Amino acid sequence: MLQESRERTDAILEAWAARLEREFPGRQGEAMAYALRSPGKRVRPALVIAAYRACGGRSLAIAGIAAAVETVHTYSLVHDDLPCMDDDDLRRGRPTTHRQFDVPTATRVGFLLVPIAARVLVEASRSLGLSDTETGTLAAELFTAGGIVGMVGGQWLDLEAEGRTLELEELRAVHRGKTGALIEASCVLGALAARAPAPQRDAMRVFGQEVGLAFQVADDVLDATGTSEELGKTAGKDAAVAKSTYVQLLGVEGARAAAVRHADAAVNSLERSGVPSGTLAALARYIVTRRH
Ligand code: GRG
Repeated sequence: MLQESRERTDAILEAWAARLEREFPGRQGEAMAYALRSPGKRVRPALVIAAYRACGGRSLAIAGIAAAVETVHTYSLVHDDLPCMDDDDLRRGRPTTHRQFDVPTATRVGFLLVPIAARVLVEASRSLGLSDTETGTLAAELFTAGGIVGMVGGQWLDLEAEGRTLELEELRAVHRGKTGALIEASCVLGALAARAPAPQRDAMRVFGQEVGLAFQVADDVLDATGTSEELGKTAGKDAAVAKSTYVQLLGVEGARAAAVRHADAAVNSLERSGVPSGTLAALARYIVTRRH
């Protein structure tokens, strides 16, 4: 499933990368294309596509919605790696965008990709045959998740928390925003694109919320236990900057157990509402057992 959705999403991201190189000739277009072509795991696209199919969707054009989510994720990573944030040199096994180009170029890439994500979404929504109203609902879901009540807000809280130890509930709020919101939106977008009825959409939202927490807790564990080579990014950064994480609060085994509890709660939400859970359950399991 991961491989199939990766290939379908990558084909769309590649088409957009080539288009942006034509639209923005020179260094800026090259840098945007560099970011879009960077080889991530494509977990969020896999969730969009699996949620869509679980809700009865059949069109291959769903990969365009997956590509829109991945574009949001990509620009967040470009900014997250900047010297004024995490200050990292390595991402997905390659130099970060500001190391490959320079800080002003990478800063512009982050902002320029925001409206590109909207364009990717609108084109995909039209290919799926969704109405303008439905497209608006999808856009509101994605960009609310990417904004102050979601990803940007979570990143903000995370930056503000530097240098102090958070309580578990405060840490959960950071995780919910920074990482969870976009993962939740991935699942809800799949359901919306399939025109799922409200009870299925609600179950998918709970699935996404739980899997989003599971994902970030597993990320905390990997940061503490993996190598930079395995992760394709600098390992051990959380401890190096004394960041509050699940591992710091619960230990490695406690954090692993918390990730599994969230993944189980995610799958239970689907089973309770009768949404076919096979592929999504496999993705939830992958999220808490992955090695990078
Ligand atoms: C540019 C408007 C604008 C906002 C950016 C910097 C920022 C706001 C948000 C950062 C959010 C962030 C980096 C959250 C961490 C998410 C996370 C766990 C990333 C790793 O995801 P994986 O493992 O990575 O899916 P790959 O590389 O596989 O895609």
